[in-house]
Amino acid sequence: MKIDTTILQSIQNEIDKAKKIAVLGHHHPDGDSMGGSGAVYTFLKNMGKEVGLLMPSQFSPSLAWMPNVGEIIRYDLDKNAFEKSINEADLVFCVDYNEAGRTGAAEAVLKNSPATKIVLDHHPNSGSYGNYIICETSVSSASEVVYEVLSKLNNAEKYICKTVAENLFTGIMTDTICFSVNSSRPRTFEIAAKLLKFGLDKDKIYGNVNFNFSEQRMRLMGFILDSKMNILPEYNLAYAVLSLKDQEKYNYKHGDAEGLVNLPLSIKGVDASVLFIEKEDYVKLSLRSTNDFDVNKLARLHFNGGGHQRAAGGKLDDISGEAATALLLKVLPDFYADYKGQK
Ligand SMILES: [Mn+2]
Repeated sequence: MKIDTTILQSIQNEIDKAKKIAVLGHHHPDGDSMGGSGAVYTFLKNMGKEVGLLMPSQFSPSLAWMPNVGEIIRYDLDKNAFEKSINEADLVFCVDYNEAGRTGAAEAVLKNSPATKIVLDHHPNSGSYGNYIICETSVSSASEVVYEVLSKLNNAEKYICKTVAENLFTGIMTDTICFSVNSSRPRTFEIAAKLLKFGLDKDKIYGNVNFNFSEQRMRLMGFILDSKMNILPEYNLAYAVLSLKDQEKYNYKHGDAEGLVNLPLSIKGVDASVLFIEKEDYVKLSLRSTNDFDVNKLARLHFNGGGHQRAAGGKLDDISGEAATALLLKVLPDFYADYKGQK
């Protein structure tokens, strides 16, 4: 990926002159936002900067082992410390998003901060948020973007350490679902190879991310696949609703639904999968696809969301899971005809 040298120089200057810096991930950060942010944070600390590592809200328990988790200041847990860090910062790094709204409840704090904002991201429909925006949709992850930027800064070889590498490797590994998607460019593997040279334990990271769930979550998964999954062969799509009742029965915790939406894609003929998760006053959607089924478009057009072509999210307020699925069934025929080029 090409990075404009003028922007790179500006980022170097901003870092050099900044006294305090904050690094902020997105709402319910995933491995990529946590890893990319943790890498920027550690790199800047290695430079001797005063840095805060901030997250708006809870992350999946499968990420609780990550290297800088103990240093995170969470908006939902400690608003004062979070606001202090953002308000005092001269510079804020936004990792894995390009719209301030992606920081959820922390949006206003971010927007009100007078700091210079540097956005490092890989999501489409890049907004104009941020003073310096490096957003490249062709790469695997924000962590890959972070690597490309950090490795070109002055004395990078001194500041990229094993912890930076672990963070970035986790981000790339999780966003590519262990190098199964968004990872066809040789460069992604070249970066992974460079990171491995720092002596990180790849198998341990894989195990930490994938073998760290509860028994209840596995039983919930079995229940969803057996009793709740619907397949619509005529639309090459599968969907399921995780109702509040189901969540109560299986003692649902944040992060338990992670990866669930991907499972139906392993069925022959299923190109897209939608998981509806009922919340108290809204329904959250996760959408995944293979081939050219554009779930980013589906989420943007009909479900107040977006993301990537093959991985997106959405949200419907004040609605039941049942009503949300009815909406999907209503918009599918036209959307599918468009996908198949029949329109
Ligand atoms: Mn990402």
